[in-house]
Amino acid sequence: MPETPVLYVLNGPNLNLLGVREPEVYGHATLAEVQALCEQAADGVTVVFRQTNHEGELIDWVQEAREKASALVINAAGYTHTSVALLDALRTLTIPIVECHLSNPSARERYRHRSYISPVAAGVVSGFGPFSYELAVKA
Ligand code: CA2
Repeated sequence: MPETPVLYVLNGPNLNLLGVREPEVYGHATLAEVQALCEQAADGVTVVFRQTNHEGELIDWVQEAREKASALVINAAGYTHTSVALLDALRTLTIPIVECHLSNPSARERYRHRSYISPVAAGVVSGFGPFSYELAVKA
């Protein structure tokens, strides 16, 4: 029997604070609620949903996804704009990568305009709050 596909949804630093701080920027939904939305949208596909505040751990999970996932959705949060190491890890994947953001970084501060992830992403979904995740999972 063919194995069920697995979708990794990885979240970077401070996203554990969703719904708790800065609701005017990131909305009222908690990360647990975003996870539930992803699981619904995945429609039978197994979702591995994780968050970390540590760059190395995020990279370990990207490497794990290389072995175990059929696709990857990633909101690398602040590391989106800073991490060559994360880009290097993502470059080793052959599965589709979807970059996802709650806000639209291009409409925010200049330092958020550069993404190290976009060049290796199949697509980017940003600006739609938790719905960005739903669209990314569907994609
Ligand atoms: O819009 C997004 O999803 C971001 O990836 C969020 C990052 C930001 O650095 C990116 O430019 C865009 C920040 C995540 C911080 O999350 C918080 C959530 C609640 C309260 C404070 C921070």
